[in-house]
Amino acid sequence: MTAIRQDARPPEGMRAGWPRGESVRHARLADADLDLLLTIRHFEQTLLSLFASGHIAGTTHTCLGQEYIPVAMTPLLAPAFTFSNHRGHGHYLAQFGDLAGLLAEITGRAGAVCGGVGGSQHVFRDGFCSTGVQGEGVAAAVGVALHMRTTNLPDLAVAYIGDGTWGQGVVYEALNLAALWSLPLVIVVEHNGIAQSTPTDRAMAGTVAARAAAFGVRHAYVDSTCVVAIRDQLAAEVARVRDGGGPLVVEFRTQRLGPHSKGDDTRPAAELAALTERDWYTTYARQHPAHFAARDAKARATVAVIAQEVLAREPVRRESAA
Ligand SMILES: Cc1ncc(C[n+]2csc(CCOP(=O)(O)OP(=O)(O)O)c2C)c(N)n1
Ligand SMILES: [Mg+2]
Repeated sequence: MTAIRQDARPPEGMRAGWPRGESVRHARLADADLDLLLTIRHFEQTLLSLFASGHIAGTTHTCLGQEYIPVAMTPLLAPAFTFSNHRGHGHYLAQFGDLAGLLAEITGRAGAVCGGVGGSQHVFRDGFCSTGVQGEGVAAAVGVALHMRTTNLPDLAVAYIGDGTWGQGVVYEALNLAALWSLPLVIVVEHNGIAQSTPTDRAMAGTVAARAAAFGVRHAYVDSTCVVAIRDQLAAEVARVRDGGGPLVVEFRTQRLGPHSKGDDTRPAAELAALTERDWYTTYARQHPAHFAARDAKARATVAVIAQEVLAREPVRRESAA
């Protein structure tokens, strides 16, 4: 049985708030995993360009720098009902691979996965629901996990939240009930060290680990950006949740490479350069140059073709209320 960490400090050698980055040794990835990582990367970069050129209205939050988390976790967690958040494109694409449907949703074009009503932050599809309301998904995931347990479904309920979302009281109500009822719930924390423009250490007392421990909930730290290493580390932990072992909090020490939404990054250039050095994209390209180069070019081209095709579509038509 894995011990619950009562200790508030990160494990030896881990710098709070950052993934290991440049010291990570990446295993050579399966083509499908690398393609998915790269496709999400180019999808998100394309969104920022489309905003800059006025093709997208409203707002959007990209998962640049964090793509490896849903790519590593989605196969491990399946079958699952996933509750995603405001930074949810990677979560969606890792589950469905549906670039065109999501881009059409965000740009309000025909073929949009939710008819263009949900946009970037509110996407609903079989086994997947995202919300821009911080913490809401965790509460809903507890209800779904209760349903799974009482109907003997093998599925997990999964909620992705950020570090800043630990400021929402509903997270603690959810942890309490999930622990009390020993529910099949995995909370994946994408701890990128920042919430909008507020560094986590200016807003959070104590640690995520200690907060989980207060409810007797298991907690795992992940500081690798290698998809293979992450799955190896977490496979048994996730299997235990599925086997009735109660909820699990998985805390990724990750980094947000892009702005909070678009163009609102106040971090100094030197800090952003350091993030790029630690980025999985940079480190994988250095360690597996041949594998990376060919597939990166292919992913970039695929996203460009889909973007062109989706933007040429008719706008979504909404029925008038009258
Ligand atoms: C209930 C609620 N309060 C405030 C906001 C505005 N808001 C959107 S994202 C965000 C910061 C979230 O930070 P974090 O949980 O660390 O996620 P990250 O953006 O870093 O992925 C805030 C305050 C919101 N969406 N919902
Ligand atoms: Mg954050």
